[in-house]
Amino acid sequence: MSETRLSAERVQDLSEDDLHALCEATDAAILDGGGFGWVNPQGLKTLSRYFQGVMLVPERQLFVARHDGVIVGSAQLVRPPRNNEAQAMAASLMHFHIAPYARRFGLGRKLLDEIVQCARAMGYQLLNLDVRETQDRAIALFRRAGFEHWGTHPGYAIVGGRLVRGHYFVMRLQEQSRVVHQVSEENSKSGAKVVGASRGGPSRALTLYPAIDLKDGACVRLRRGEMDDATIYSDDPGAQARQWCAAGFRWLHVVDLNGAFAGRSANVDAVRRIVANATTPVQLGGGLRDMEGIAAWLKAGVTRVILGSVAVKNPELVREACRAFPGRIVAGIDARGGQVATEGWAEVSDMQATELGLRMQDAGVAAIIFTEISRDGMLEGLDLEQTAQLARTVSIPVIASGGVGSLDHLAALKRIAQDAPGIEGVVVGRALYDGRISPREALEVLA
Ligand code: AMZ
Repeated sequence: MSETRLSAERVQDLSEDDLHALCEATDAAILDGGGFGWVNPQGLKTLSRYFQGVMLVPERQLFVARHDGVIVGSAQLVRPPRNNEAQAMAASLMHFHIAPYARRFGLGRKLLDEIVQCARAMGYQLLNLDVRETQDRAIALFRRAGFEHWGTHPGYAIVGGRLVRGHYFVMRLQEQSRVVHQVSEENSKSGAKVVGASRGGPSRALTLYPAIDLKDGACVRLRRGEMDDATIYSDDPGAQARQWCAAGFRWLHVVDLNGAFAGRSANVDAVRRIVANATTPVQLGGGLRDMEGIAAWLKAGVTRVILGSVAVKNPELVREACRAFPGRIVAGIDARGGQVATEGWAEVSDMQATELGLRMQDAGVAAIIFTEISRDGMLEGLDLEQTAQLARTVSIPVIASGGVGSLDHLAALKRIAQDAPGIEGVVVGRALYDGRISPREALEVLA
């Protein structure tokens, strides 16, 4: 028996054949009475126009399931309106279906896993979906995959003149969810649970991103971003990567400094050695100014790329990269007194950090790394006020950077993160290299 090829992926372009197969699978699912939520089959013309429209809407990402390369099902990951933080944390899964003729291969699970992974990478905390009660196979699949049922709509849809109920499901996506359960005293008496934000509740772990900044192939730290004020810490970036991974950190933050000044990757070998030696994901910034460079590094094993100068100068490229690599593009916003700097921080624009933050969120970046340049490498503490202000303005995670010199500085960030839950982590450089902060203690303070 020949082996069937089963796959699921996010699509951004549909060939004519793809579009045709997608419409066919959709109509078959509608006829079968489920998945798509539409009652009558629509035909090729209407559905083609519909899916072509979907591809143009940045809030919607289309995922397809293929059987021997042919599309046999699809679903959409929908970004919510960002009116408030709670909404911004939850994405929705819609129009999930596999055509009846392709249902016995486990493709539904494959498609679902792909979407869950993408939603997780994009930083969402929750994935919501609703489904008609008649969709028992889908309901069983959602339950098996870890979705929890939390509510029922008594008159969700009318199918064949009959009122059917709808079920609401949710999946928590992050290990260290920013949502915590709090049982207030009054409610605990009645047995009811109140789900609230972390304010006043148990604190949330922050991620520590140890920095490896590369200049002329070596690991260095600068002061305030000045290239001629560099301290060299190691000439073996691979060994440095191993050291930080062994210390228990869960990410590496890598900056190609020559690249940031030159506008193209410069420390290519050093970055490759870091990627080869790291047992954690790596995020890389510095000199990434076009799709080719971004795609090449993501293919070469970098998990996320950081875009700084192009965030200001070519936001369209950021948008395009976010569509091509959801969850894998991060904006680096580096500011001097609130105003954003570019080109290795040699140029200052008249753009405000919060303004750029909102634009980058709209472009679809997974997170923002915010650096106050005047503090970077100075060991005198982070700019907590600006960081918190940015984290309260946007609804995507914000990583603080620039100025950590002691455990107290980390503890202060942890405290402020209670009231600005968007703060997700912190980049630490010089203080780790100088031994002012031990990795173990730093991780304890942030845990
Ligand atoms: O220290 C510097 N002079 C410096 C630095 N650390 N200049 C740029 N960067 C980092 C940014 C960001 O991570 O913090 O390089 C990245 C941005 O590079 P680019 O090439 O996209 O502007």
